[in-house]
Amino acid sequence: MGFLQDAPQLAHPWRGDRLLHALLDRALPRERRPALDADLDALGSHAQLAWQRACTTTRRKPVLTQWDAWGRRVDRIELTAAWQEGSSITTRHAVLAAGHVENEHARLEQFARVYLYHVASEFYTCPLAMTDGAATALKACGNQALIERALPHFLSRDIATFWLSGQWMTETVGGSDVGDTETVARRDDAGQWRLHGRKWFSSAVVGEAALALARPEGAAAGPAALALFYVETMNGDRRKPELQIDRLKDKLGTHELPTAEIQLDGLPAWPLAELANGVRQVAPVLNVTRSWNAICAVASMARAIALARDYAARRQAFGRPLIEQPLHARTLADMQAEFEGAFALAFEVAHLLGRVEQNAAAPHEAALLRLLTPLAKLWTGKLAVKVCSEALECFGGAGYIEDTGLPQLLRDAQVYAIWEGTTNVLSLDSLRALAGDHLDSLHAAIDDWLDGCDDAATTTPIRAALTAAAGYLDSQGTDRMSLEAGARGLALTLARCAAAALLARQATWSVQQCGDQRPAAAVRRFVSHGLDRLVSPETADTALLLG
Ligand code: MFK
Repeated sequence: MGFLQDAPQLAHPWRGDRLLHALLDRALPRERRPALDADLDALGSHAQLAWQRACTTTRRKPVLTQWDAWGRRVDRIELTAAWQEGSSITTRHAVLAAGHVENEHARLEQFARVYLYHVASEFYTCPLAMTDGAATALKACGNQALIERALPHFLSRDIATFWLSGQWMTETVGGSDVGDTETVARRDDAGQWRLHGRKWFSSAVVGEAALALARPEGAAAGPAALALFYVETMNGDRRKPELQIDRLKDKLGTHELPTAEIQLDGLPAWPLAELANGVRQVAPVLNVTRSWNAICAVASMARAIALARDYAARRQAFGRPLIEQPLHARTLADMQAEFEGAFALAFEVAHLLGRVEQNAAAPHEAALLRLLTPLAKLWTGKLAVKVCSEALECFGGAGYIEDTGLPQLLRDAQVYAIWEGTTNVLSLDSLRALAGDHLDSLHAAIDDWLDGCDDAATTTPIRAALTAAAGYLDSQGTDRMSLEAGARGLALTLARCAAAALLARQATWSVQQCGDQRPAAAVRRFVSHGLDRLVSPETADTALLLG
């Protein structure tokens, strides 16, 4: 046999992660580290083993069995190994519960865990995110009976009592626009609310509970009349008969995640609060899951780059390792700089979320969080596809071959830009978040993050792009169509400005505290890729091009 190429090896995702170490060293009090680091080390070891397992076993998909041999409807789903061990890893390492500890750093500590667990979890993080969102929405709605009923399960650190929650919004009639929801909530003779309808993308159908949007019978049309309900799915170890699984979706990626089409035929339900304004009540779920989305997108990028870098040191071409080929090295460095910006923004959202939830934030930071959440979700979601695609190319033809485990990274990455609000829906949400003086909050934060950075080559482009974005917003005035047409360019510009300023903050700290010049190189490279992504509206040309 001739030459055989070594496969890429995954270094320990925690011990070898310079960025996560530096972030936690800068942002966390020392006394919080021992407990956190123990979990991070264990989750890193788990991720390394899971990668080895994924490379040496046949990939499986969940299997739905609707009927047993005797004709009984069972709707049983067989899950992959990673999913079967999901609740045990989650509870043992507090992947969810850590975020709800009463401490301003709780969310940062939680999302450090999520970051290390995500890829190994095979998207078990999806229902975890929704469970986290449901816990957050329940706390916000103040319904004491439901809080006492569900929260001890959602936040449990004991596998025996842990429950997953779904989030059932999407229907055939509406994904982004839930206002036409057809599911109806009816009261039975005993006064119990029951849901009747069909939910079209149920990502956590294996969970024990869910939050569902439905229209109370007789209520008006439109989104404001929708109510938000809490449901439970199981009678002991059997699924409730009023909940049936029609089929599992056949998707481009996230194959291990059993996404289902379901029917609700009188499923008992309890309203979270008033019987209207369900979209407002579900907003905490959206914002929490969008934060998870950003962290998980960054985790996918980290994995793709780690493998591509390792391979570049192993693979020889034209007489030397790829890493010594100038164009290949440059390509990897460009990916690294973009990834570091995305990492900085996603984790700032995580930290801010904790500070705002624990009332430890500065006055402008609640508005800042509201704005940065959609920005982080939409930008990291798009970037993950780009980075994973580029990473596959770093392997040449091998990156296109299924049993290298690499194509899955790209297929999975595509989901980040779609679910929990597409790039355009999130761009429009950022316009919602910019109402009032929320851009001022970003200005104030960027001033703060750039404090101590005396490199004009960094600060000048950031301030220029931010000024251009503010000018663009002003210039649109009240022309809503034009404002919406340019919303994506505006959102990407603001996201990149925030990321660059956050990178600058980390770079200043790293040089001062440990003489590490690498974060400064990341800012320079990131800024050199450009910050301004504003586009002129040109609505007339848009109409012509589509004519
Ligand atoms: C591994 C990572 C895991 C991630 C989890 C993945 C799970 C995947 C499963 C799914 O994808 S589930 C489907 C997710 N679906 C969406 O995300 C829906 C996307 N569409 C939107 O977000 C639309 O913008 C929206 C449905 C919210 C539009 O609905 P409306 O009713 O037309 O919105 P409207 O009237 O502007 O807002 C209603 C209220 O909600 C307003 O408050 P008020 O009543 O007080 O005025 C808004 O301000 C508020 N609101 C809307 N979005 C908000 C928000 N408040 C805070 N934050 C937000 N993001």
